[in-house]
Amino acid sequence: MVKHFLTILVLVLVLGCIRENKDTQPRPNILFIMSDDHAYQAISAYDQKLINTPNIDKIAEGGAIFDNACVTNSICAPSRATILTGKHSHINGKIDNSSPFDTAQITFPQLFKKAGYQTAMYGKLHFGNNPKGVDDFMILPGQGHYVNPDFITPRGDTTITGYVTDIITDLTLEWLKKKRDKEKPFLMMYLHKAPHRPWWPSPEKFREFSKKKFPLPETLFDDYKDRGLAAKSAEMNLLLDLRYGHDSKIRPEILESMIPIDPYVEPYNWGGSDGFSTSYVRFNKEQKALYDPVIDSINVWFKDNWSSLSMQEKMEWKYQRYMQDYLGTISSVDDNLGRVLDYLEKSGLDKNTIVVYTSDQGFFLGEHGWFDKRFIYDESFKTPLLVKWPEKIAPGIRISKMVQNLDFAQTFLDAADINQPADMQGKSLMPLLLGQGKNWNREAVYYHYYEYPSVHMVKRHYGIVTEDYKLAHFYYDIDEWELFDRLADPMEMKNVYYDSSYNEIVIKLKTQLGELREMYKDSRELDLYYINKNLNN
Ligand code: SGN
Ligand code: CA
Repeated sequence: MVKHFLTILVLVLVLGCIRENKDTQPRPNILFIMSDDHAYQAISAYDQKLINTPNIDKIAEGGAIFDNACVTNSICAPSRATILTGKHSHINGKIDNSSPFDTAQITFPQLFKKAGYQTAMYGKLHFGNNPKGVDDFMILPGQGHYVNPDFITPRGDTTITGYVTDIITDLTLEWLKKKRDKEKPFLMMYLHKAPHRPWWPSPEKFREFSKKKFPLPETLFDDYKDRGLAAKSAEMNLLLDLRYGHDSKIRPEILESMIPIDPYVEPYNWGGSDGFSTSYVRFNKEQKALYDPVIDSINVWFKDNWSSLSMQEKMEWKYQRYMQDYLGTISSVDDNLGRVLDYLEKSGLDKNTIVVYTSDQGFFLGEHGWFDKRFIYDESFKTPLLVKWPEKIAPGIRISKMVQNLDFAQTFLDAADINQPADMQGKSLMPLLLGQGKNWNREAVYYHYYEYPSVHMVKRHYGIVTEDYKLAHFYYDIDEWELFDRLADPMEMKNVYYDSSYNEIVIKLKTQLGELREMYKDSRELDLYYINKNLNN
């Protein structure tokens, strides 16, 4: 009996030691930073021609940068649903911004919480539901506001005075400093509204950036000649679809005094007076005093010069105004991120914290004459992805494999040594990050966009993207295919689907696309199901 007892005691002690060994390696913290609509062209670690983002770049310098990260469905809420569930839109059901999300589904923060992590979410979720699996949250309702934003919290709704990017950062820092349970690892989701439309920079950045001029993209005056109907009929052209008030910050009284503003442009992007006022009405007296001088100088110039501009000059003016505001909001994101990175370093938390910077999708910055996203074309399909973990990831690595936001959930679960549910559809990126990616292969990724008919009128399409080609099928009210030769035509100006020299490639890609649809459990039946669901709503 005593002998037995001793044997069991020894066993318990040995097992205890083994377990302790594992536990002596503390699980990593995860700081997931996501901006809304942040194009990789507007991060200097990717591209230096538009803006300097020294703090975002620090993540790449201290860790890894992905050159071919992309999304599964380039639009806000669906991207967030894919990130949270690790599943494609047709499986998680959040196919567009307005479709409901079944909250019975497992999201990765729930798994972290269950595994003993302290979890929190601050900023823009844009999901239609409050987050599950977080110990604390403060989220913007819907799209949220740039100035004096409202927040939904577990303790009720509140409004905070100030600029949204600064406020979300203050909340995050306060949590890290005062609310963090030092006994537990944490998962913090720090989610910016910027640089989403209508692109209101802070007053300081507005002043600074409104004086800048930016290089024009090569394809700003694209006429979509060699592409199909979807590109031709999309409503996201800077000249035709940006609104004077809402986007370019022209005051309603100036617009009204100038009617008709432009017989060609005006019917489309007049947008009423409200677009400007819905934002401006939120500013308090002090804030108006800071914004007004800049708004006034833009308005005076517009009133004096607009009618004498050629169409080309109008396009260029709209592009510059767009870039000034869009990039101004990003500069605040970068400054604020600097504050968070500084705190992590000063507190020593940085060493075992995985810092991830990404966006919910890419964005057109005047390429093809466009703003917004949605298309399978590179600027909207690709997304920034930078990851730092000083104890594990070698500094300064560039990863060229094709990865997707579909992979995020499993990557984080893998890093934290938490089981990955078998029905998640991505693949952990940890081997790539740890330099053990020799056998990590992916020949092609699958994409499916649904939100049509809707704002910007980008037609429904699904497709396959390999390193060399991109094949997309536009459907619903058309039946058109597009093929791009990514190496010969990186700007995606020419659809070569009907060029007979690509016949064999088309056949091969269609087979691969069919296999991908089968593998991810998408189908013609599901396409029709979602079309009918949309028609019935
Ligand atoms: C709003 C914007 C659109 C944008 C969608 C979706 N218009 O409708 O330009 O495409 O959000 O954006 S605005 O008049 O409200 O500025 S998403 O990031 O939420 O998907
Ligand atoms: Ca977005």
